[in-house]
Amino acid sequence: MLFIRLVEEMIAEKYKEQKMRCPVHLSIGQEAAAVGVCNALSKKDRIFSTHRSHSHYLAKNGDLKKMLAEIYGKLSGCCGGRGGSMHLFDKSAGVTASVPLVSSSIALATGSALNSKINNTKEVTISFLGDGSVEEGIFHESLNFASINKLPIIYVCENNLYSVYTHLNERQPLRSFNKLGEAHAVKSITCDGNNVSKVNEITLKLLKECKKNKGPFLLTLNTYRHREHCGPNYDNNIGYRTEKEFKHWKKKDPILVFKKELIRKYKFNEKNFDNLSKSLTKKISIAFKYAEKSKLPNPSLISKYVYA
Ligand SMILES: Cc1ncc(C[n+]2csc(CCOP(=O)(O)OP(=O)(O)O)c2C)c(N)n1
Ligand SMILES: [Mg+2]
Repeated sequence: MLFIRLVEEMIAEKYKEQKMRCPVHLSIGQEAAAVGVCNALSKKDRIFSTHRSHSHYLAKNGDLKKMLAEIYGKLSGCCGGRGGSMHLFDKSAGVTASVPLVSSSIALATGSALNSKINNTKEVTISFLGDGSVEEGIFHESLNFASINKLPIIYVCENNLYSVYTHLNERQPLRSFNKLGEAHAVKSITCDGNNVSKVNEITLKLLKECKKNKGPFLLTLNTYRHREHCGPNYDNNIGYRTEKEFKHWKKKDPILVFKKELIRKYKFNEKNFDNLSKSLTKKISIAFKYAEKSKLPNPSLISKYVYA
């Protein structure tokens, strides 16, 4: 979680240099969801992500250098510099795709789970989605399909309360996420998404069930993004959320919560934390240098991968 936090804080810091020219949706504040889930997975399990994809990609051990080079639009990026922050993939790590069209990766993930079912492999697919995703038809069609075919998939809804600037209460005042899942006979669980240990524990249980042909599941993780919807800044001044709400969630910062747990249960202290931050920052700085120094794609490649 700290690794992801430091990577994204460095993206936020360097964004003003205007060398990264794609939009960035930071997961700062939501790291426990990505890490709690991905830490339970094996290399062969596949994940699918959204526009807010950095945390998922890194939690599943996607290559940091390729991710940063992609955000800088470089040829050495995971999509050759064509996709940017919202199109991350690292097939060897099981990061199959991230897609910025809200909800569209849910169907791709469902197809991936169907593949496991047909070929009787034991891999499980994770479909990360935001709370805004449940408002697209594709969410319901996918859950219905997964339910009737008993697919080995966990739909992980990161409920950060907002779709851009609109609070959940204005969008879904009448139904809980669990009820939405249960309407498709998908077993649905809600968990504190800022407690990485709890997220991990519950994911491990659901994975076991999926492997016993008892999937699919909808796992809703309650969490909060600290920064603006898109970009490196804070936007509490524009009025769609209150300072009080923000402070409430800052106290529940997943890294703080886990640090306290480590100090309470193990021989961990602030010094260990600082040392860890320092060594991770070193590694991250090297990856940034690599991305910045990498070559831009040659314009002659513009029509490669374009089919018409
Ligand atoms: C089909 C589609 N409609 C609208 C958008 C614009 N858009 C990008 S992110 C977003 C909000 C998504 O909210 P949520 O799913 O809760 O994810 P979060 O940003 O909170 O992580 C919207 C409406 C889009 N990318 N795709
Ligand atoms: Mg949201």
